[in-house]
Amino acid sequence: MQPLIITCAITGAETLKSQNPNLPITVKEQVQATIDAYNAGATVVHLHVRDDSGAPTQDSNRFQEVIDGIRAKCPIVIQISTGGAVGDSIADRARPLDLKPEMASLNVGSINFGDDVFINKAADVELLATKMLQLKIKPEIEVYDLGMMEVAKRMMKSSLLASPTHFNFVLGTSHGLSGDMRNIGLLIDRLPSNATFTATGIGRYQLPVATYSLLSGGHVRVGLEDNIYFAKGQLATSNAQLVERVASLAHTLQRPIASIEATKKWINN
Ligand code: KMH
Ligand code: ZN
Repeated sequence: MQPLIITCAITGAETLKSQNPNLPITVKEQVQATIDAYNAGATVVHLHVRDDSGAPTQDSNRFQEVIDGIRAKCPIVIQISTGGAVGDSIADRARPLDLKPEMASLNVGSINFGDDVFINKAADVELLATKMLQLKIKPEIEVYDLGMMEVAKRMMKSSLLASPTHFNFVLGTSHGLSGDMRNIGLLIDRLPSNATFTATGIGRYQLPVATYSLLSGGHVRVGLEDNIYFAKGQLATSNAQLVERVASLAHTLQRPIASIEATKKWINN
């Protein structure tokens, strides 16, 4: 099996500090949370940023501040979000790509998120994918439902996505596939050849999805964006705590953890 790449989604756009006071939202907090996650074993950080009021923003200057702070202290791979927050314009969502991070998320289909609708029109998805190709940014294709995998395969055929592709199975959202192990098996079965995948379990699915992905040769994403709890009724004390648990599980299961060098090599593959 490939060494395990752990991604930490430290903040997100929807999680609130009132839900978990350990959520990093200021530049200083986000930089420190990333360093701590890196020291715990994460080699990729999935990044959303917040403005001074704590609201999600796609402002390039704020992204730059956080990225500069991280890069001054740690070599972690930076994956910016082009999903942003529900309702963001596509121009705003594309904006941080100009900072040329190593990776960016790419959402290829629309889906209900609770009472909201996360809209990803085909033309907008193409625009983001084209920009990533032009800027040589590795996309992480976010898959919440099986149809999105089919869309990605069509995009590969029309050269909007380059092989080897990388997917993130996001399981346990309100209207997408649940974190049932069989869903992970189904998605693995439909992967294009040479593709790699990470799996993300939302909320209570975080630990079982991480475990199953680890055993299946996939990579793992954890973090307060996806889950504010460490266990039922027990808030996570930090992003690093969630990363540490996956690193320790990998150790127990004898799956090596990817070094930062190996992670960077994989991106450039
Ligand atoms: N905040 C969600 C609307 C991503 O980062 O690409 C989108 C999201 C996915 O978090
Ligand atoms: Zn995100």
